Order: sequence, then C-alpha cells, then structure tokens
Amino acid sequence: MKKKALIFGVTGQDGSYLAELLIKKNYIVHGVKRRSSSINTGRVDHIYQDPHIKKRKFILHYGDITDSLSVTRLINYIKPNEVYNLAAQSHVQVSFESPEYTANADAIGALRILEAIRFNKLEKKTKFYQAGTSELFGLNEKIPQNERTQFHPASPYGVAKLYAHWITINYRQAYNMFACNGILFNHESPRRGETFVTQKIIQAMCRIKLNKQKTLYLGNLYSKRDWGHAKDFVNAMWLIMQLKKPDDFVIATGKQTTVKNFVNIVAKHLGIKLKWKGSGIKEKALDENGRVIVACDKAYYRPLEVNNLLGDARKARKILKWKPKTNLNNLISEMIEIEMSKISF
Ligand code: NAP
Ligand code: G4F
Repeated sequence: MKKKALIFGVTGQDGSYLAELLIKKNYIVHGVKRRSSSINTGRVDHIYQDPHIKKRKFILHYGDITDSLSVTRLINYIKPNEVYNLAAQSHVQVSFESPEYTANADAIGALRILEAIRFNKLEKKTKFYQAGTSELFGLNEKIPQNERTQFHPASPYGVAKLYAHWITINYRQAYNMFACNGILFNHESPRRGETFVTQKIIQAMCRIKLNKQKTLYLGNLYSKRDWGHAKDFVNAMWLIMQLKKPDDFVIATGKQTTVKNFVNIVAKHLGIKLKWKGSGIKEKALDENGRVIVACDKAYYRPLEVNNLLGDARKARKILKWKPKTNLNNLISEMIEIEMSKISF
C-alpha cells in the first residue's frame, strides 16, 4: 500500500518542494489550499501539468487551519500516514500588524491538527510534523543555536510558533503520538515569497540591472541570517518523519551572512559595483555612476529585531545523516537565473 501524506500549506515555498519530494518517493500526496480571490496554486501547478504524474497521486482539497471542521473532516477522510503542518502566516513583520490572526493560524492551527488526529483515533497511524522556526531563539543571541538553546521569541509570529512547538511536544508526551518539531533556520529558493528579504533583493537588483527599477529600499542591513536552500530543508522534514522515535531537530547550514553582505553578493553576480556610504537610516549604496541603488526606509524596520541567527545542526547531521547540498553562492545564482528568465519574458 502506498503511503498517504497530507500537507497543510502545500501552495507555499516549502509545501511545493515537499510535494515534489514525496511524489518522487511514491507517496500519494494530498495538499490543502485555501480559497482566495485569485489563483494561489502557482507553485504546484506544474505538478498537475506533469504528464508523468497521475492525477490520483496529487490531490488538492480546500481547507483552512483556522477552521477546525475542515481540518477534522480532511483528516478523517484521508486518514494520512504523515501530516506536515507547513501552513502559517509566515511573515515576521506582518505578524506585528496581524497578531491575533497569526496566533490563530500559527499556534492554534497546530493544535487543531493534533486534536483532529486524536479525535479521529489516528494516534497510532498518523505521524505529525510541525514547521518550527529559528525565530524561537529571537533575542537569545548566544550562537550557534541548537536544540538545547533557550527560546526567547521576539514577535507575535515567534510567540505563536512557540505555542505550536510545545503543544507538539505535549501531544507526544501525553498521548504517545509520533509528533515532531523541525526548528528550521531561514531557507530560500526561486519559489520564495516576494516580500522576504532574499527574494526582494534579487528581484529588485535584477530589475535594476535591466533598467526597470531605480532603487531597492530595505530595513535593517545588519541582521544576520543562516540561509539555506528550501529543497535541502524539506528533505530534512521527511527524514525526521522516518525515524523510529519522534524527536525535535535544528536544521541549518551553520553559516551566517548579513543582509548587507547578501546584497553585495547579488550585486557581484550581476556585475553591479556598489559603494556604501553613510550610516543608520541614511546608509546607501551607489553604483559607479553615483546612482543610488540601495537605500534604507523605516517602513521595513520591525518594532523588535532578531539580529543574530546561526544554527548548529550537529544532531541532524548525526541522527538523520542530513547535510545541506546547496551553498549560499549557488542558491543566489539559481534565484538570479530564474528571476532573469521571468523578467526577460
Ligand atoms: P510560505 O511560502 O509563506 O507558505 C505558507 C503556506 O501556508 C502557504 O501555502 C499558505 O497559503 C498557507 N497558509 C497560510 N495561512 C493558512 C491558513 N489559514 N490555512 C491554510 N493554509 C494557510 O511559507 P514557507 O516559507 O513555505 O514556510 C513553510 C512553513 O515553515 C511555515 O509554517 C513557516 O512559518 C515555517 N518556516 C519557514 C522558514 C523559511 O525560512 N522559509 C523557516 C522556518 C520555519 P497561501 O499560498 O494561500 O498563502
Ligand atoms: O526575509 P525575512 O523577512 O525573514 P525572517 O524575518 O528572518 O523570517 C523568515 O525566516 C524565519 C526563520 O528564521 C521563518 F520562521 C519565517 O517564517 C520567515 O521565513 O527577513 C530577514 C531579515 C530580518 O532581520 C529583516 O529585518 O532581513 C531584514 N530585512 C531588512 N530589510 C528585511 C528587509 N526583511 C524584509 N522582509 N524586507 C526588507 O525590506
């Protein structure tokens, strides 16, 4: 019998890569999409359109993790072997503006799925993966951060994900469920949402290169992130779910870069020479002709910033035998190549 997986958040960056991975591994993949006024399946349409993938291997359902009835109904109908909860309001800055919705989706959403598994008496059959985040470490700047590092979330998003992290452990301990947390550091790809900083930088710099945009406006240039490739990270999710015993894992590359350095690497790839001057909100980067290519805008600063994230994934390397395949340079060049091909069209 083929294994059945259910992915909440299948239309997102990670959901789309995970669906591809599981189909390759011969799973029947059920994905949950939410109703929206415009089409939101752009990241998974190619799976449907692939003539080698039979329609019955990839099935989309409407549902929403803020809607207990839809969650419970889907779990009862599909009776999946593995549930991946990737659905979330995943933007940290947006969480300051929609904190209640973020808590409902990102914290209680996880509870709804866990409770639906229990309510349908599937504790023995259905494994659960929760998409945790390095944002849990937040203001704890002791690096590198691993599974034993103290959490100190610094946004409504981080706090909501803290609840999801602990309720996953609680259901594991109280009901003996196979429920795991991946504590994933930032991961990007050509499918990354356009308002996250890596994709925003790449899209803008490509457009600047082609004279379609003048300036890129950013917030904090000095926050440090541990950026990997989403494809590598969804592989870690699957490995976590194949263990004999449920457990929690930090997934990270172990290499750190500032936002400013990310801009510099992208500029170098595109052959744009940048000269930085000024400081604070007045800091900017000019090109050889003295044009302002990068400037700061206070709209992109957060009420509270997470400055320093660097992961220590030794546990995953040892137990899961996981390690990232793509380095930052190759990630950036892949993102630029795809972006350039879209603009040229
Ligand atoms: P993403 O691209 O923003 O995707 C989020 C997915 O959740 C989308 O499919 C979205 O649907 C769906 N969603 C949002 N609200 C929902 C709701 N109420 N009901 C059902 N679905 C809903 O995020 P991602 O980068 O793939 O990340 C996947 C998960 O990992 C998220 O939980 C995120 O918080 C977490 N995470 C991400 C990173 C990272 O660096 N990427 C790191 C650590 C943890 P629409 O397409 O309709 O918007
Ligand atoms: O790309 P970001 O918005 O990602 P952030 O806040 O690190 O969150 C992402 O990674 C988390 C894992 O650590 C996930 F849980 C979460 O779901 C999401 O995927 O911002 C990265 C950094 C921040 O320090 C931000 O302040 O870039 C800084 N930044 C500077 N200028 C900017 C901008 N971020 C955005 N989005 N837009 C800017 O203009």
